[in-house]
Amino acid sequence: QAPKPYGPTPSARQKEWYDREIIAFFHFGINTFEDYVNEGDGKASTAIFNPTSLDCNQWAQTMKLAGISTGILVAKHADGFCNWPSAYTDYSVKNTPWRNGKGDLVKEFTNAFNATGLKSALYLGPHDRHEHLSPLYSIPKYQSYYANQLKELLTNYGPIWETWWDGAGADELTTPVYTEWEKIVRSLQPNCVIFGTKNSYRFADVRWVGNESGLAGDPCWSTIDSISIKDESAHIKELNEGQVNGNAYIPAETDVSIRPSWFYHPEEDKDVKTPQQLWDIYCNSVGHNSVLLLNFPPDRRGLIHPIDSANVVQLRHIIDETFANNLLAGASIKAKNGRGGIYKTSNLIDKDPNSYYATKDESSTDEIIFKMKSTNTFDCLMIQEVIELGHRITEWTVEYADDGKSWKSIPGASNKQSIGHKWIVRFPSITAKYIRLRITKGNASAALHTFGIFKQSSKLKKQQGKYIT
Ligand code: OTN
Repeated sequence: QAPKPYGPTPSARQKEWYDREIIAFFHFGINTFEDYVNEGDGKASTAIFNPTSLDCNQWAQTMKLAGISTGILVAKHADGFCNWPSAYTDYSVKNTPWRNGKGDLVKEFTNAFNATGLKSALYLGPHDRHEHLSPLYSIPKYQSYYANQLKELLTNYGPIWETWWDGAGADELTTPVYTEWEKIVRSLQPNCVIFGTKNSYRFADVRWVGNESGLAGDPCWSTIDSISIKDESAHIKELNEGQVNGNAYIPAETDVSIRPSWFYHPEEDKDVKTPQQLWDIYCNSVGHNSVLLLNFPPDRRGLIHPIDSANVVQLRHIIDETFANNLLAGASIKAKNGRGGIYKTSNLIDKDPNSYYATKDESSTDEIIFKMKSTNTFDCLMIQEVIELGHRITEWTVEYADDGKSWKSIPGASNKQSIGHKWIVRFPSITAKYIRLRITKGNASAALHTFGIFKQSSKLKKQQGKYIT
């Protein structure tokens, strides 16, 4: 008999979102054509917007090579400039020299992503400095202005997989306003994931992680009291770590830019995050039960800069090479509290996303020993829970031994708390024949998809035995 779910569990939308692992963000707009502007005041002339060789196929092909399935385009940032020819404002691509005013970046983006087999998503910033309605965001005029634009974007461009309600500058937007906008999202795009913040907290499928540095917490629970999202500034720690018995399932999305800024600035070409830095970010976001939203700012030509492309493709090679070879494959496995039947221990290492290991209903703890065929050297572990069944394990430790008796702790892998979709721990190299996973506390019987130990990719640079970034 299958284990019963425990506590809040993910919706189908949230499950699809988790499986993306990495999402690309594209900040491109009128700011791109100003010198060092990341939040325009809404006064820049539309005449400056003129990418010389914009090609969304180049963006899509880069993401395909990087194994990133979904892209979120900023359709309108806080400056209010619209990257599509909205019928509701003149402040858009239609009044620019680009494509003689006939261009539609949202169309080019969604066409290119769909044609490449990738998912499209859109950011329509609630904060709009061009419309100059602040501090009157809640008046019907702005409410319907935004609603009309949301309808344009969610009607005319095919399936849209995520929408982003940035909290920056949005404090005056009230929950009743978002209530109307949410109805539009749900009726036009039922599968669209909502990134919700502050007063859109009730509608959030996913939450902000509390920083823009690529760091999800340790622990990082998918559950949180939704009020922590509303009162953001007082609850940065809760956003970062979640809350173990939180009343709602609203996992953290980790947004960070591959460059210091969100928009492109040529002076930052020397500061693009390296493959090693991106690997750290991956391990601290995807490997901390979060999804990574990695920003690429296309340049004034309208292309992703070659350094950014090269580094993210390298990241993909590092991820794939690291996790290709679970050193526990072929190990003999003994568990104390196995449930039996189809929930066998070999499911932990079989790479099948549908099979899993589970303990008996009455056992929220366990001890699982892996005896490898030979001694192996490893410096990374990865573990995955069955998220559809809720957060079950709340404390776990991994140890190693040469003889199966004298257990030593793996640095950084003792008294861990959350697992969820994926948890990764890295440590200095260890050589051993036996591994022991101890589940020491839980809310319910354990249910695990995967457990593995790995050697990090040889593409990572080492200095004095340590990986450098
Ligand atoms: O100045 N800011 O607005 C700011 C600086 C650093 C980090 C975050 C912010 S705003 C923050 O942005 C998040 C996305 O990264 C979410 O939208 C939050 O709701 C918002 O407050």
